[in-house]
Amino acid sequence: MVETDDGLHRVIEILSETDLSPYLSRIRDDLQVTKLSHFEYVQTNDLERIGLSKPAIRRLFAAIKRKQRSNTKRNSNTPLASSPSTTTSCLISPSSLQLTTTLGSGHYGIVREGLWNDLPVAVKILHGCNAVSDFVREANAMHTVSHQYLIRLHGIVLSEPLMMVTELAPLGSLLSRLRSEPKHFLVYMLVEYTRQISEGMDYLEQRRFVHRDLAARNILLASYEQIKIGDFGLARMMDSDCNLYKTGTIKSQSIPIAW
Ligand code: ACK
Repeated sequence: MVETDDGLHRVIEILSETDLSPYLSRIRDDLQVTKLSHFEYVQTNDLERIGLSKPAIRRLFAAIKRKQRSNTKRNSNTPLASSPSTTTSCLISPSSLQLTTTLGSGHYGIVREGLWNDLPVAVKILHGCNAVSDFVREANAMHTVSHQYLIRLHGIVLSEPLMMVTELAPLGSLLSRLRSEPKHFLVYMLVEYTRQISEGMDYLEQRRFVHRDLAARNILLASYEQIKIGDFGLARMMDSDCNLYKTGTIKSQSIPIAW
């Protein structure tokens, strides 16, 4: 189980940020690095041995330092630091996962239904390397939150392609259901969904998250009585000290919002 904010997902994130994702398996398997803190014991020649050039190594170490500094700052500043018990996601072994039907496709790959040790799950499968950082950002956002009206992240699978295993909402998205069975949804049900969505968003706001992509296609139905907010691909954490949040579209720029 990944109980702290320094799991393998941080290593994946840093490799993606420094364009070194192809070295993930060698860093993990040959050097046995499964946490950022493990890099403290890694020497330049270890990285050279697995094929990294000197500039790539410098880039990697600089990014690790930056990340460790910002983690320390964030851990001492944000409400998340005081609630580590909310981090419940874990690394999932590919052999414990059985994939079945395809549910549809999202912005970085397809979503399939599956079983994880007999538990029904939805599995987002990343195709290509382009969206690795979005994928990791989504997993990071999801693994720090836990609420009855939010889709829960069970964990990630470090295979190629990368997979994200989440709670399955058996009825799919609200948008698809509204289109396929419009008569099934009475006004009182829609009002109740609105209440649940507000509760979920209120929870996110308390944890200083901005979802940024709330839409009927991202509201999933666990049942006709219960919604789950999903698709945290665009979610961003607000700065701890002011009303700014970081945007992923323009790197390292903060956009002010009236909160
Ligand atoms: O509209 P849908 O039936 O609901 O088709 C889309 C598709 O995958 C691509 O996003 C469905 N989907 C996404 N996440 C989940 C989930 N956790 N449980 C069930 N269906 C999901 C979504």
